[in-house]
Amino acid sequence: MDGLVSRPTSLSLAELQALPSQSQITMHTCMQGWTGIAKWTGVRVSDLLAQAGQIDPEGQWVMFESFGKAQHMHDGRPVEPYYTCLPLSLALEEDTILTWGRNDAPLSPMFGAPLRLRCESGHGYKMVKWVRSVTVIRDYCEVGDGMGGTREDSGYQDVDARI
Ligand SMILES: Nc1nc2c(c(=O)[nH]1)N[C@H]1C(S)=C(S)[C@@H](COP(=O)(O)O)O[C@H]1N2
Ligand SMILES: [Mo]
Repeated sequence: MDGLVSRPTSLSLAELQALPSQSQITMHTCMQGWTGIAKWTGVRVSDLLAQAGQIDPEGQWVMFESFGKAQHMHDGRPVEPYYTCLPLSLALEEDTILTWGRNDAPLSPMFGAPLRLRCESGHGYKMVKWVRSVTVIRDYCEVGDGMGGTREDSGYQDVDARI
């Protein structure tokens, strides 16, 4: 965790799993037209951010970056790491969690291990798999191509992914 926080912090998966956890059974909605229901277990992003001290009042967005690359860039550039940005208010919602468990089993690599974001009032493309970092930023227009995430930068999807 980094960015506009008073105490930038790295946590191992074991340290993260020692924090209070919660489970939620929710429907995933992909803009391509499919849905799926699963039980997700993990730590609230709000609890995680608390480990990084105080959030600067200027920090209004949270960027999640992946170890995984985008499948392709819309303009033919070499592929970059997949990322998304959430407004701070959405990142702090009680069902916005970084998960390590799915359906009462350890999260598998295909579904995003070691860590996968769930923000339940958003569409599938916001749920970054293989999360590497969480960064508090001023505004999404300062990162990537400035549209709020890998899929938004492509022009196909919107920064406000509320279902
Ligand atoms: N790192 C990364 N995360 C990602 C994506 C991706 O391409 N790369 N695709 C997103 C989209 S569009 C969807 S619908 C879901 C699919 O999640 P699933 O593979 O667990 O079904 O992952 C999201 N997270
Ligand atoms: Mo999707």
